[in-house]
Amino acid sequence: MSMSKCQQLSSALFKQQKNVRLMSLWWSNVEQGPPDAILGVTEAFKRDKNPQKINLGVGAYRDDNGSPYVLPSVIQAENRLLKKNLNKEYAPISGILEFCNESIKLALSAESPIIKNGCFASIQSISGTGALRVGAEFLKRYAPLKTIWVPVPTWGNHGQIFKFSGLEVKTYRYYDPKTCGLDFSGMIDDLSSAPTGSVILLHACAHNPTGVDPKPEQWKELSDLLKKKKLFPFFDMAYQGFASGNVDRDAVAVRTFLSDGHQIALAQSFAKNMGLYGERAGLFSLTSLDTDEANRIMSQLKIIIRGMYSNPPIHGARLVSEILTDPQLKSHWMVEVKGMADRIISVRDKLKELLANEGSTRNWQHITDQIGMFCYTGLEKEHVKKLIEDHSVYLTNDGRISMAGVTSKNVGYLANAIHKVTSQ
Ligand code: PLA
Repeated sequence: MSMSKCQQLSSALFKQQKNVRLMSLWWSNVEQGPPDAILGVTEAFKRDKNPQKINLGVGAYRDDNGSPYVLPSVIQAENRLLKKNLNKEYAPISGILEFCNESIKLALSAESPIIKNGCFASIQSISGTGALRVGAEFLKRYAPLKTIWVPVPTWGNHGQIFKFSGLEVKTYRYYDPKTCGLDFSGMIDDLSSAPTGSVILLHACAHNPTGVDPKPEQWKELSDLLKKKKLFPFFDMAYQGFASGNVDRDAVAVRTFLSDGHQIALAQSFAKNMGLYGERAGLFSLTSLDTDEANRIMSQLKIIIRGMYSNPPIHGARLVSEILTDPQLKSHWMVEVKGMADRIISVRDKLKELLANEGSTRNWQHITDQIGMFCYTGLEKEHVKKLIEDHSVYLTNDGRISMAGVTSKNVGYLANAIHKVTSQ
């Protein structure tokens, strides 16, 4: 069939436009990147039309109806802020001072001599990720060795945060798949081989993704080793309160190291324990020898921040300050944290029980042994694929499930789906 005049014209025009497009392309060398290993799961979940779908990818707490949970203490703080009629001026480069002081107290305890003597520099960060990023930038500039050691496995974003900052990333053994527990001797061996001056990334509590933490006496041994070997501890504390339900108990690692005389770096996040995910409220701190050193560190942190994002967002930090400065509101919040941790513990029990009821002969003991937000199930890539494709149960490729997304309503469906894919 011959083309009409009009068709010929539009086809010529199209070719011309295509050429123009091709000629004006600056970024033809940009390749399509892979979806994020964790947040990409949520994107896929959203596209799924199955009404029974479950998102166990990202670690975001849900109530027992599967809905996002705004903590009552946060709602109360929000109402109080509204009444204060505050302005929206910029925060200082280092963030809201009251927020910084209250947050560091939460991690170190109000009685900490480091706080009493002003031996720390803290800056408000863009949640935990921003704290790690600013910290890494500081370490790249001032640490004696530009190498950071991270556990295997670790949170999927650690590697790229540190690499993007220009640090070399090395790994140490952490998890033993045979026991579904801590490979403590492997950890000790690997850390013993780290050169003096290396930075060691430690998950302060509720290790992500394994849910396996060292015991208090093992933290003490690690503290002694790092001291002896002159290694620098960088704590990532994204889940204070989520492991045991108690913010002080979950701070045992950080406090053990400090009472042993270590100087530390610390990244804190209020995303999970206050449910402030999108508010991006976090803190980065370095402890120092004295106030003079703290002031010098602070001046450099401010230079880094000014060149990165100028100053942090104000709303989330105001909410945290409101809660932490009012003893009554703070105690309400602590009860709510415990409530979230307890709900997760109860669905762990339920999932294990229902898998047994399904007739699963696999050992699921680790579901209840592990703590915090995640369960590192031991499911293989094939199982994960089937769970997603056949059952619309979304999880990360490494077999991690966010227990925070499991509810009394969907736990039966989940147990059935897991049993089906593991017994085929
Ligand atoms: N550190 C660890 C160990 C984390 O698990 C997370 C979040 C962060 C830091 C950063 O959190 P923030 O920046 O939101 O404060 N991990 C989540 C979310 C919950 C994510 O991947 O972004 C996770 O699903 O693993």
